Amino acid sequence: MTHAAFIALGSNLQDPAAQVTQALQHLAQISQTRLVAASSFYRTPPVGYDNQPDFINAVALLETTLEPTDLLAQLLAIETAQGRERPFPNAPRVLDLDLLLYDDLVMNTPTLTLPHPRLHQRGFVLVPLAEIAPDLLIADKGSVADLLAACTDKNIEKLRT
Ligand code: PH2
Ligand code: MG
Ligand code: MG
Repeated sequence: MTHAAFIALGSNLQDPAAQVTQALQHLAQISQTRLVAASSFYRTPPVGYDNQPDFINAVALLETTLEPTDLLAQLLAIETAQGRERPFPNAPRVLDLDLLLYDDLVMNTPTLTLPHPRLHQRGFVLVPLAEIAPDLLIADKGSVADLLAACTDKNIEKLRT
């Protein structure tokens, strides 16, 4: 049984576009998993902790037979391999890989909440997600396109590819 998993990629340290490019290559190498689609890259102002560089953000769609917690472990391993450190919440980072959605699964454990709890309000996620899956429905929230229309985040700039 294969599952659809959407992943948010973000970086604002050490050549962010190169970090996101390398992360996509790493995602494609996860066992039992195929990289199906990737959005464009977007330059986005920091949300939550202002005093840090702009981010490069993107979203990828994976097809996988891994269970959600095993996929999450693979994402954390890629972050670590690319040099992720965690000095404080929302700190600047070399690479953040967040599991946004796993089919239409709703779950809430100390280590994993699905859908991602802030996905529906974040322009830096909704803009790239809408590029590859505008009609996708988020449990209890509505379609990605409608969520994006309601989102007020500004200055999200699509990079030329
Ligand atoms: N990630 C955060 C907090 N703020 N802001 C932008 N623009 N992009 C991010 O990826 C991001 C953020 C927490 O993971
Ligand atoms: Mg994050
Ligand atoms: Mg994260």
